[in-house]
Amino acid sequence: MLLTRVNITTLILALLLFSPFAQSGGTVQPAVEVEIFKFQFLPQEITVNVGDTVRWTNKEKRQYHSVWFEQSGDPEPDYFFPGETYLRLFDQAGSFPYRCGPHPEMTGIVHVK
Ligand SMILES: [Cu+2]
Repeated sequence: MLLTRVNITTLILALLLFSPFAQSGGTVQPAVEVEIFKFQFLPQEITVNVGDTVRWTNKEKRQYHSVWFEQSGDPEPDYFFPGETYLRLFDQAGSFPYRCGPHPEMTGIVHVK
């Protein structure tokens, strides 16, 4: 029983060590960048590969926003302010529309293939 547990722990450690996160020194390198400026997601539509991370950067002067995958059933995330970023990993294929929490007219979509 104990041996089994040790083996599983070793396996998890090995997976962590050889994951892309560990290889890049703990820093996620986003595959795609989306800017938020003048109440728009730019580009509004992007296509990434399974396993890619997308980074949204708030480029406004003083307006906060959020990136909310409401239709995926996600809870509304925290707002982020000018100069701040929001990262999200896409680990399954599909098309994922999102919106800004406080500004429902701000929409975007991420296609994952
Ligand atoms: Cu907004």
